[in-house]
Amino acid sequence: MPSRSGFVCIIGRPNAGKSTLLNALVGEKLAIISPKPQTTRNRIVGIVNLPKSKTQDPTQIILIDTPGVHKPDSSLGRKMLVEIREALEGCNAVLLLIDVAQKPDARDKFALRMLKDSRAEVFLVLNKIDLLKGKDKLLPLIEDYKDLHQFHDIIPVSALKNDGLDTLLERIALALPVAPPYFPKDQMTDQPTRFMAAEMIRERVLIETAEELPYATTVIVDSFEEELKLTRIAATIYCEREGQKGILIGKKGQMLKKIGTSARLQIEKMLGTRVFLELFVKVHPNWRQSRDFVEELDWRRQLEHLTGSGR
Ligand SMILES: Nc1nc2c(ncn2[C@@H]2O[C@H](COP(=O)(O)OP(=O)(O)OP(=O)(O)O)[C@@H](O)[C@H]2O)c(=O)[nH]1
Ligand SMILES: [Mg+2]
Repeated sequence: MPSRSGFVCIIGRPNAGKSTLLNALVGEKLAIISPKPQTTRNRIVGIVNLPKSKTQDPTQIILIDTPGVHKPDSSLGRKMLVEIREALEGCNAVLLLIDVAQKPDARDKFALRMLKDSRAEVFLVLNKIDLLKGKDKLLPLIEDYKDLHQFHDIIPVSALKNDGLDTLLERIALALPVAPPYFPKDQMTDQPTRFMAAEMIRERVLIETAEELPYATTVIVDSFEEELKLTRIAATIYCEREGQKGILIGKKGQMLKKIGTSARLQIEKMLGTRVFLELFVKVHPNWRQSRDFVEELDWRRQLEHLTGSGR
């Protein structure tokens, strides 16, 4: 039986809803989400398998969520841009995701310039249509975007309300080449659970803190021991200044406790075991500007060290 398969990259400005879309299409929480821009810092794979139907062959869509396109001003920002470039390499289709409440700007143009050597079909996906009063508002926006690129297709959706997503999947499937699936049917991502746990802790930090702190924090899982019914995790939240450490810990440790409890509940849900979570807070001055530290945060790199295949 012929089947289709291919890689589909989701790109767009920070906060457009890329990670919300990835999670909604896969039907699982693979990427963390927050109302703050620049939540996603690395590429995240999510795999969707569509069964054979009247109009389509069985299809495996390998989605890649990416960090928001922005002008970087730190090593972290530059690494995020590299993640987008790597995600775009060799992909079959690209979804340029936009928030319909926003007008096109330099970041969209930059995103489209990144695609100039790519042979991928580019879809314009108009997200957050649930916020629109009247679909007639879409037409002028579509005209503005049409001036920037010749899109393969234009599809309005609401990632949050699950609206238009079946149509989107069908159209993507038709744009993919005839190929066998790349991943086993039961695999949803390539991210190790250890890294997803670190992200879940970071998500709680993003949600519980304000101003500069969400951007100045990162999380590394120091140990991850799986027993039959219990997973023991120790993780460190890094920030850049003593004052930030004080906020993260909070009065009598209240803030850290709040972050730990809500992260633990999420991790338990993901792993299906009880979790014993120990959190530490450390200051690493200016870590966002440190190329070495930013590289260390890359889970693919961490995995090399863990399996002993690294340098
Ligand atoms: N109303 C509405 N809100 C949405 C929709 N999709 C996403 N959001 C919200 O938009 C905000 C940003 O969503 P994310 O999925 O984190 O956006 P992102 O593009 O991944 O952002 P970065 O990772 O920072 O680049 C969150 O508050 C989401 O709940 C939608 O269809 N409708
Ligand atoms: Mg994101």
